[in-house]
Amino acid sequence: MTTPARKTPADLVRGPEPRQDRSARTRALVLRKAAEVFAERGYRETSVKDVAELTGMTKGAVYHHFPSKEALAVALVEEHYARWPKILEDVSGRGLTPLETALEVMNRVVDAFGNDSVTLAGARLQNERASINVQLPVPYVGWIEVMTGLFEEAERAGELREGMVPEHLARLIVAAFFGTQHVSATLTDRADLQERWRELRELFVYAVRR
Ligand code: LUB
Repeated sequence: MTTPARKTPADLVRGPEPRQDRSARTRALVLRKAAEVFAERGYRETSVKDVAELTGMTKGAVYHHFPSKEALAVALVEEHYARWPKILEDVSGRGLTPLETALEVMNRVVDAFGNDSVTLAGARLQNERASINVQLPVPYVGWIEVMTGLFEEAERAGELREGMVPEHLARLIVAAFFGTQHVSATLTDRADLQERWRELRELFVYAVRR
């Protein structure tokens, strides 16, 4: 348990933090710390005790928020997928064409693989899903759907070469991206991911853009 900081005048006016807020904040802290260990060590080599130690909480306090290691894994993978709609929303408001939007969304995903432990943990847990004894969300399908929508818009906007099938492009870009990040993770611990993604993007744009 963390010791409460000294109260400021503003705290005295506001009164104590509502119990639900504090609970949500603690849950978020546990998830963030769990993301760091799962990303670093993988599922098997991580224990709830490790997560508790990192957060400075008791194991019991962690179990209060996540009843098992499996529950932590599920919550993390869900949090990983909750990133994408936010990215899409953010990029959508920037006046880009649909094809540019799709590519910029992918740029942001690449950035997330560079600096966001929830993304790294989510991806790692999905890679290990066969040896995790709980039903994790089905990978890739959400992405393919998002990309299909954007490529359909790109087609309507006349940005795609004749004969391109939006759903096929979506499956291809997700599979190619996933393969690229996997190879990059294996060979360089993702140090060359930005560069490898630029190469893939260039080829993709060359192939599909009208
Ligand atoms: C995304 C991962 C890693 C695909 O959608 C998913 O399931 C994903 C892990 O399974 O990144 C990003 C195009």
